[in-house]
Amino acid sequence: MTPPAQPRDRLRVALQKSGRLGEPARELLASCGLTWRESRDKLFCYGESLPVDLLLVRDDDIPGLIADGVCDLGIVGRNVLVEHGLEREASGRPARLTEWRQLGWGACRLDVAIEEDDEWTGPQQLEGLRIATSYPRTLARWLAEQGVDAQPVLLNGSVEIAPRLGQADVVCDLVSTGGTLRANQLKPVTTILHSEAVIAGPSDTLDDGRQEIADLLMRRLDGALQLKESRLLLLRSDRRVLPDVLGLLPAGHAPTVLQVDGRDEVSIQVLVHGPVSWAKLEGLKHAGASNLLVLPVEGMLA
Ligand code: PRT
Ligand code: ZN
Repeated sequence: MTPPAQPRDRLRVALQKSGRLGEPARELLASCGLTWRESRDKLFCYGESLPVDLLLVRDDDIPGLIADGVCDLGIVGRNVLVEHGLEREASGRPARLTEWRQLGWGACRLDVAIEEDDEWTGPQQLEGLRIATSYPRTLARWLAEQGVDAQPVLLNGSVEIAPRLGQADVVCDLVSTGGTLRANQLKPVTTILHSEAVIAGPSDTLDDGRQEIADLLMRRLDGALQLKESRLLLLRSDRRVLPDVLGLLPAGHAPTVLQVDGRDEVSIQVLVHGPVSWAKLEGLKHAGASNLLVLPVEGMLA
């Protein structure tokens, strides 16, 4: 019998050790005010500013580490999380993992790709074919949804050369720019999964002090994610043109309008999500605004 898990009061987060997601994941956590002391082998980082430790591993191991309770959260591509979930389900031990947050970077698509010169008439065309992929379960689920009987061929690397080597007829692989497919005379024809980096965590709440730490981390993270895109727009406006100026403000929070001492003028401040273009500033100026300032936001706590 498995002994009951010891209550833990430190949160353990799994990150990719190297590869595409490792560095941005660490930067994101650092922007939440986390600092660490690295172990000598650089596989473990002890959280100093918060009780949040990092375990640095291969991305493929992250969902399993969370499902097995070794780690509490992880930053991983949705493609890896979905594939792992389907694999666990098929083996009768569902993982009960979910996406706590979508991070908006590490974006890619899991695409079916065929030879450049072939015509694409639809998924039925794949009937009876061998499809090379590192994501056999995700592919099999999609094929079943399409009612297509085809054979996923598992390859852990160099998927795109499989047709040339005679290992498969077509491929199903991750694509971001499409350059790798083009270099192999293949073209993407349909997307079976849109992926990005996500925070993966258990579907249930953590049943000890870790939940409180996780909540704190998520609040900081939400602030950090919003912050990246946020600007503070400051401007002045004559009261007579105020409705026009307000109508032109970019979408964001409700603006704060303050009376300027001794003048028939107001000072406006508004938090904007996304860049503020020159054209937008010029439009505001044309409507009668002045003293326009766009400032980066360094911290935010709603
Ligand atoms: O060593 P470890 O196992 O941890 O790393 P890994 O080699 O398995 O993963 P890594 O670092 O390559 O990718 C980590 C995650 O980044 C993936 O699981 C995806 O969620 C995400 N990601 C985003 C990508 C890509 N874009 C991507 N383009 N992962 C891989 N690719 C590969 C793709 O497989 C293909 O070979 O890049 C090539 C295609 O790129 P384009 O730009 O030519 O289309
Ligand atoms: Zn990997």
